[in-house]
Amino acid sequence: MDTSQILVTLGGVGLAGFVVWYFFFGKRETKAATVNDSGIQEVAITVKGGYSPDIIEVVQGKPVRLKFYRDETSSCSEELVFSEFKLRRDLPAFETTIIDILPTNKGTFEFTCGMNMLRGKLVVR
Ligand SMILES: [Cu+2]
Repeated sequence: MDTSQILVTLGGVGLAGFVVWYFFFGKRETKAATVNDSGIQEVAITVKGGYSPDIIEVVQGKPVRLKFYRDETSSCSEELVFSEFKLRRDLPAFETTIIDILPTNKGTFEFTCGMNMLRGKLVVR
């Protein structure tokens, strides 16, 4: 291998490492839901190349309202899948989609885009 081949190889390895790092450790943001006047645990989530916040903490047994604002037209995020709650919903671009759920079980439940690429978690305590 000459120098340029080594550089390309290192670049490729570096890029792969970054992608792995990004998916597993990148910009995790945890947010606890706030309880509104009606006793509903609310969280606003921005959808733009991911979910922000992407870890949402709620308490068990009280209604939860997730307000997904999709701030992009990228087709990746147009669908939201929340298998624990048997939900599959379209998120129209530049609109807020309200998803009401009742967390009856404690645990960590993943929500994803329709292609299982973007990921977020609902942590029920
Ligand atoms: Cu996707």
